[in-house]
Amino acid sequence: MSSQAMPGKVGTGFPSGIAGQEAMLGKVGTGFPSGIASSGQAPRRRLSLLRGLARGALLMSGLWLAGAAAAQEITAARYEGPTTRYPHGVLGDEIEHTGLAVTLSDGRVLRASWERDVVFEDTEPRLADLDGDGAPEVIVVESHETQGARLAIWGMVSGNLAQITATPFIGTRFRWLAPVGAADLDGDGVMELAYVDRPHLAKTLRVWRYETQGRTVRLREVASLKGVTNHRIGEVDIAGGIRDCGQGPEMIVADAGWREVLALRFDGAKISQQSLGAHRGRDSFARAMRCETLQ
Ligand SMILES: [Ca+2]
Ligand SMILES: [Ca+2]
Repeated sequence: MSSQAMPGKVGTGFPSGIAGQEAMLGKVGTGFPSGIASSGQAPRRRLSLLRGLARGALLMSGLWLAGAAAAQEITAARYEGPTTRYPHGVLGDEIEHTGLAVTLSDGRVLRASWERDVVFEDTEPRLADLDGDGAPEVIVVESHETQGARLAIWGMVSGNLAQITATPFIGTRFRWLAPVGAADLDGDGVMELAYVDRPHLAKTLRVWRYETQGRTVRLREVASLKGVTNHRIGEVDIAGGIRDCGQGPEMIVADAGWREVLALRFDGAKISQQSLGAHRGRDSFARAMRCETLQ
C-alpha cells in the first residue's frame, strides 16, 4: 500500500503517531436498490481537501485515473491531526482531531481536515453503506467551536473525499452526541442513523433517515425518545450499539440513570423499549450485543 499526501497538509504540531485508530467495521445493510453514491454538495470553504495518490497512478492518464477513482471504495477510516483547540474533554482527554483519513480499496489514502472552528469529537469513524450502492460511507461526530456537535456523513464524491450531509449542530459549545449506529431500523429499505443527543444532559435518542433523491442527500429526523443514554463523562468509548438477534435491528442503550440496559425498536412511526436486565458495566452491553441474557 503506497500513499503520499499532497503538499499543503495543515500542520498541527502534534506527532502523527497518536492519531485515531483504524476503523475496520463491516458493511451494514445489503439488498438495497442501487442508488446514487452521494450528493454534489460542495465542500465547505474552510475545509481543505487533501488527496493522496498512489505513485503508480500518477503515471496514468487523467481519464484512466478518473475511471479508477470512481470504482474505488472506502475500506477503512481514521482520525488524524490531534488538537486541543476544543477542550471539552468528555472523551477522557482534551485531545480531539482535525483530520479524517480514509483508505481506498486500491490502497490510496485520501485526507480532509478542518483548519478551524470544527473538530472531530469522536471515538472513531464508522463505516456503513447508507445509500445502498454497496460501498460504505463514513459516519463521524463533528463539533463546532460555538455550536457544539453534529452527526456528519462523509464519502466519495466524484472521486474525492467530501462531506455528503450532516445534521444541524446542537447549537451550544460543549454539547455532544454519541452515535448508536446505522441500520434499516424499520425495514423500509432506507437506512436510519441513531445517536443519543447530549448523553449527559438531554439524554434523548434521535433517529434520522438517510434520504436520497437523485444526487441530493438529506437527513430527516423521524423519531426521538427521551430518557436514555450511552456515555458518561470521561469514558473513552460509547456503550451499546445496534444488534440484530434475528428479529430485526435493536438499539442497545442504558436508561437515563444507568440502572438497566434497554433494547429500542423503531417501527417507522415510534420507538418502543424493552428492558434487557440490570446494568452492571460494559460487560452488560457486551452481552446484550452478543444476544446473550444479562446476568
Ligand atoms: Ca454507499
Ligand atoms: Ca428504514
